[in-house]
Amino acid sequence: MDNKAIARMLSETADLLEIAGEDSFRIRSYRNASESIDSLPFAIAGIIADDKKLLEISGIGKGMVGHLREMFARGSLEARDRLLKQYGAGVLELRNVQGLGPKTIALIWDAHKVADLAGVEKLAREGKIRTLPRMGEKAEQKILKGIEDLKRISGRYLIDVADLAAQALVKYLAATPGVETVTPAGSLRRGRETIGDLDILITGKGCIEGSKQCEAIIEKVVNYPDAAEVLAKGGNKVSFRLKSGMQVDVRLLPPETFGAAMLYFTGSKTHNVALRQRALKQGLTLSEYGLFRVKDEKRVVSKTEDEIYKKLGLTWMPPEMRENRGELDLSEAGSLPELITEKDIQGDVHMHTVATDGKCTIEEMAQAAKDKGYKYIAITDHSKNLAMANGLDDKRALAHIKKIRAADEKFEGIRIFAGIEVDILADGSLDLSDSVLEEMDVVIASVHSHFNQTPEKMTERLLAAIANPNTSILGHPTGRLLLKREAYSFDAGAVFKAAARRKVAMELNSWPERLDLNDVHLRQAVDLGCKVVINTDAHHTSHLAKIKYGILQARRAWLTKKDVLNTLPAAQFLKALGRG
Ligand code: DGT
Ligand code: CA
Ligand code: CA
Ligand code: ZN
Repeated sequence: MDNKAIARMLSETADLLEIAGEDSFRIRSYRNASESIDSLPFAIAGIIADDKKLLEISGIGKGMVGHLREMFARGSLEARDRLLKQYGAGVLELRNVQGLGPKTIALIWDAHKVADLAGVEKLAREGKIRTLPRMGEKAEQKILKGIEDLKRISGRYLIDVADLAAQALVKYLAATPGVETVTPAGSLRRGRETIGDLDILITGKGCIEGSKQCEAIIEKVVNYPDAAEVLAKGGNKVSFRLKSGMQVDVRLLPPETFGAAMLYFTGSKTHNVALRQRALKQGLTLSEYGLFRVKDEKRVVSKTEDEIYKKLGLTWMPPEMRENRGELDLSEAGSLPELITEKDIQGDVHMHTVATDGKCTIEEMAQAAKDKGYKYIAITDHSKNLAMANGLDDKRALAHIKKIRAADEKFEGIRIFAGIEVDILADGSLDLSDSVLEEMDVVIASVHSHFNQTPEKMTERLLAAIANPNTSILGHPTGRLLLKREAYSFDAGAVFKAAARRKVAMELNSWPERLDLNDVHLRQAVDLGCKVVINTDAHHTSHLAKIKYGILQARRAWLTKKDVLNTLPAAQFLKALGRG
């Protein structure tokens, strides 16, 4: 933990204590410690074992030394954990609303037992905050405005939401006179797991600034039926907000400089900076208009990304790699990996049916997968611990296997494996009998409960699940829900190493809210010898298409076909899982 992280956690704890109405002396001690650590000129990690040095820091007493060590040992504090459990994690976000201090949060909590952004917004809209003591209509309006502002600045969107919004706009603009191509750039093109705003680039003969056609194209953008408000408008660009709140930046570019603009607006910023530095060393400057010679400002190339990379002595890099994580060196050496593509995937082995919380039958899922060109699927419904999903017990699981085998008999051209997504219970044991799991072709073991265990306990729990000889895949291994729930903490390195040894594959769950493992963990897992399986976790036939979001994350982690087991034909896939 760095100083910033510690300061943040201490100040969170102070706020939580204040919401809970604890004594002001105690609250003050957390705040003081937070402020002085935040402005410390050296890393506290370096002196964490040294009582004397710690006590020399102003605002740090004996009790706080204990708290600091607790944070280093387990990444959190007892008081913080307890209060977060009471109010829910959403309370931390709620603190960031302007006009909503700890006292008001406490007031709302006492009256309504609500302490999250969506809940408070609902109460305010229903006029249930103005009636609280010391509040009123004005205070309620102020809270609503604060919530709206916060959503605007912190507003990021799941990748499928952004992708679908971009596709709709691209379709609307495609047939416009003077337009040749409409392409999303920015974080969406790079396949980042969440998207801040859409960057849409338009090129074609009509995109010459000042021309009638250019004006007409901009007018068409402004009249997009799903647009809520125009934020800025210029000769060759326009920014607007969609009804969903998402911002869209549209730029019109002449074909001669389209490549330079694509490169610039795809980013990432750090990749662009690295490219510019490289250009300068060659006496060149790179901008969104092209690559120019420094000495006479003459344009060298600008039409395609490919040309620009070549002139810089590099080969074209897939947008998913453009994060300045070493891709320039690989490109220069001509050793860019051949990234996995959706076409490489031969089967999807995580999906649910009407037997539990899915919406379609085994046969419907199989037909959809076959239509998609897959050679195999696995039906992996939930186990009984997930009661709200009507999870299967041993008896129902065995009956389900029979149904899956019968469906497999009926289908030509696609194999239907019998599988299960079995819960990893709090102690690391699996939710169904070994004798039942042995009958399955694919056993995905997943955590769906008790997320708040200590990192040590969670690590042990995952290691125990991996050690079960029936486990073939660790499902959505970190349990995060993007924009909603943090990953649980555990020793990822230890888990990946054990999984590699026991030939348990790591899942990359393509569900846009999960995308778990993420790019960084995927790379780490593969480097430690793990294999990956890319699944959709489909609950409906339409969800099979979400595999594209998993593929993007895999590409961001530089994965190739050989890293991913479900690129193998059916028989080899089973063999790689230690089955068949
Ligand atoms: P987002 O929207 O937060 O998900 O992330 P991006 O990457 O789409 O960022 P955005 O929309 O602010 O800008 C789009 C691209 O434009 C970005 O990836 C790189 C480029 N860009 C924007 N501002 C700058 C800048 O100040 N310097 C450089 N080199 N590039 C920039
Ligand atoms: Ca963007
Ligand atoms: Ca932007
Ligand atoms: Zn699951």
